[in-house]
Amino acid sequence: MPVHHPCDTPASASSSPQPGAVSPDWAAIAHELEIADERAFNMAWVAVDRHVAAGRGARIAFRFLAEDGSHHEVSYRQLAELSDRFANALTALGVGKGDSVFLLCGRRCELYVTVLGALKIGAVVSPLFPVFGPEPIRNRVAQAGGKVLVTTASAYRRKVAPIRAELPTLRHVLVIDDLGGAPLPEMHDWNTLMAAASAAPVLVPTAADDPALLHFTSGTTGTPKGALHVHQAILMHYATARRALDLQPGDIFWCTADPGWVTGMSYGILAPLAVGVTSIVDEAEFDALRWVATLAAERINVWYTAPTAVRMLMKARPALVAGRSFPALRFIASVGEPLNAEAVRWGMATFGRPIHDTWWQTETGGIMIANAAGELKPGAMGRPVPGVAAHVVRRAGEPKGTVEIIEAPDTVGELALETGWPSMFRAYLGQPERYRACFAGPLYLSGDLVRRDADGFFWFVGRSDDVIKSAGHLIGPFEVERVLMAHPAVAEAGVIGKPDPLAGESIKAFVTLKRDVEASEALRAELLAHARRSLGPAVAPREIAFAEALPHTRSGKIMRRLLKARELGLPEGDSSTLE
Ligand code: 6R9
Repeated sequence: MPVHHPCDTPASASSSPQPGAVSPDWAAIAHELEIADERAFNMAWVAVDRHVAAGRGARIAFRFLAEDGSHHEVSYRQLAELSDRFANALTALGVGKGDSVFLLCGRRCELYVTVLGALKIGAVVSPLFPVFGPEPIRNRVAQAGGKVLVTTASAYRRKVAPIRAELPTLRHVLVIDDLGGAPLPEMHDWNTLMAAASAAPVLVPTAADDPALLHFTSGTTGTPKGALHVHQAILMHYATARRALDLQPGDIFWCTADPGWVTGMSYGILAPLAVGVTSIVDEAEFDALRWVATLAAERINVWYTAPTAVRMLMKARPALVAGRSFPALRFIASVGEPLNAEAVRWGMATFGRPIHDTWWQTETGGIMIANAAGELKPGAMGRPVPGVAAHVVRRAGEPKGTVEIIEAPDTVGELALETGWPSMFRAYLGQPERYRACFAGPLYLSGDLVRRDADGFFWFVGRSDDVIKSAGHLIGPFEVERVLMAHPAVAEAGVIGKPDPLAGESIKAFVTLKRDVEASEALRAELLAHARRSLGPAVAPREIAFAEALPHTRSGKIMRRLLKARELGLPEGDSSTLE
């Protein structure tokens, strides 16, 4: 049985003989994308300018649906020109290659121009969820030494101004809407900068392996991890959009994910542009009727969404289906959480198409496992996409860090992927040890437990750690515990994910109080509000329970699994049932 040790070099490193090299397996895709020289490889150029150069500039890249029912469109040519202008505006501010540009705003045209313009000068783009509170923002910008933040006036005032003094590297704040009142120091008006900037096309300063994107993700312990991706990731975005999402040039595509999530960046911006489709962007928040009306009215061909949204639509079903048909809808796919067989069949009954589950992670940068068109198994995540090899492994005790590949079907183990695909993350920013710990020889260890059936389909079993998935958000329990423990009444906190019919999991915190502090409903409400203020609604706990004491391991770690077992009334010794 093959055994790999973490000291073996990951295949991605050994298969990159020179900086910027694209592995030979992917050269055909690079050729399809008209990339002639991998030393001049920029994902924004591949995504946008390439189409203009080939005479496709008039095609609509994005159609923005505003909350009030109005809409506006931007063509590939306009997007190329606007992103050149923004790239020049950044250069004029002294922002350059390797600098990090953060985004904190809704799905508006300026966001898309910012992403592409920043990529064009080789800056590293890091999107934040608009629902984040000040603490997750502070943590991420500080870790990356963020130099630029593009945001709205209200998000700045509510979430950034209170922590601004703690972010010394943040040189420029660019506000995309009306500044309102007196401008604050070091704030720029996005539109004024754009108007003053040169429109000259930007030369490609990046190579295939230069950093492009920084997506923060959560682990069980410690601070969030900044997963760094490189320009050639777009080869994977493109290939998987074609093969796993069945996206074809000229399609109308709707990826419902916010760009603050890796799905909204990889498949809401880069993949559809690389293929050359028109993407629908809904600026409004989720609304079941609006979504179904949008699918019909915008004649969506391919729809990529998430199980929480599917569950919310399923709940609203009778009102939804009445009098609507979806003749244009060709392919529906989902990602982010388990999609059960019932949801797959509901897609068939409601839209005349099944929902194809896909699996991937922030770290993989693109789809790894999918139910492709015409070969779907309801309830399964699918099979590895072309160019990806996946295994089920068991972490062996000795020597430490080795793994054993499990060949027998239907055996539960950890999902591991052979490294070397172009969108694989290249670092956890500033945390090399944590990065190294993800690999055993040429295998990347995903942290998810799965089984593979005799037909080669992978089935999700659970996480191998305590990380929580709530309404698609990956949440590290420690991030929540730390904020609760910062409250003067709290001695200790333990946070778990609890099954929830809509969100998949909801966040529950157990807290012990400091001596002389009395538990009360008022204190519970205060702690909930404190967490919400600091973390934002998506990350804050929904429930807080007071406890006399929390269970600890002998080394002093809180035993979240035991808290969860007790909460769910499961046998306390059996952790496999906790996933
Ligand atoms: C793209 C994305 C990754 C984690 C992953 C797993 C869970 C994703 C899933 C799924 C069951 C699926 N996950 N897809 N679980 N079935 N089809 O989700 O990235 O936010 O980093 O989350 O999400 O646990 O490890 P990210």
